[in-house]
Amino acid sequence: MLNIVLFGPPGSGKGTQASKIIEKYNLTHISTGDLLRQEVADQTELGKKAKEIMDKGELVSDDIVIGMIRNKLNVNQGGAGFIFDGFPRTVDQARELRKALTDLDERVSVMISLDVPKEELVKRLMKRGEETGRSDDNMETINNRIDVYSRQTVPVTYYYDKMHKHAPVDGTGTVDKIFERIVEVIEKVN
Ligand code: B4P
Repeated sequence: MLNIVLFGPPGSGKGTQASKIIEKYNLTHISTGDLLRQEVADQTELGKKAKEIMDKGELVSDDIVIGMIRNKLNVNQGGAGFIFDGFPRTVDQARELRKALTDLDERVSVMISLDVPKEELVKRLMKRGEETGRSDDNMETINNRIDVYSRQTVPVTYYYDKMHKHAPVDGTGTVDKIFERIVEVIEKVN
């Protein structure tokens, strides 16, 4: 199986590129952001707790996120592989992902991180906020999300560096150009 971790700061294009990767490689998409937003839309107890945290730009607790991932892995076995979009976001989540995949006799093939400068991230997310009204795409929350990323999420890159699985990709330019760079990386491990 081809199991890809798609990594990067908020607004780096993870969701955008994930849909192109899925189309080409027929992978099962697991986006913790989408799963959490679905819980919010369904107004579940989990969704109510998550909304408060997401609107501040903080990370939802590891326990909740890991539980959601295990459920998704269990009901989607037997495909071409998985793309993890926006997960893992902490080193503990990365360790838990490793355990969950090992239980299925699987492993992460590559972790692709999208590099985008902060000014560009803010520009993209402010634009999305204006277009879609997404409640965490406002200046205050965007700045906090980027701070949280630097403090809590960047260490995940060192975890995959140690395993020689981290492939940084330039996340600036057109969506198609970035996708070409990603495909080049995937072809090397596929
Ligand atoms: P996510 O849903 O993962 O949101 P995100 O980081 O903003 O990335 P997203 O995929 O939506 O945006 P993209 O970069 O594609 O997380 C939201 C919140 O959920 C987190 O803050 C956290 O609270 C919680 N959460 C999620 N996962 C969690 C976890 N594992 N643990 C704990 N908490 C978790 O795109 C952004 C914009 O850029 C789009 O409008 C797009 O059209 C545009 N864009 C993309 N590529 C472009 C390009 N090349 N040029 C110009 N614009 C581009």
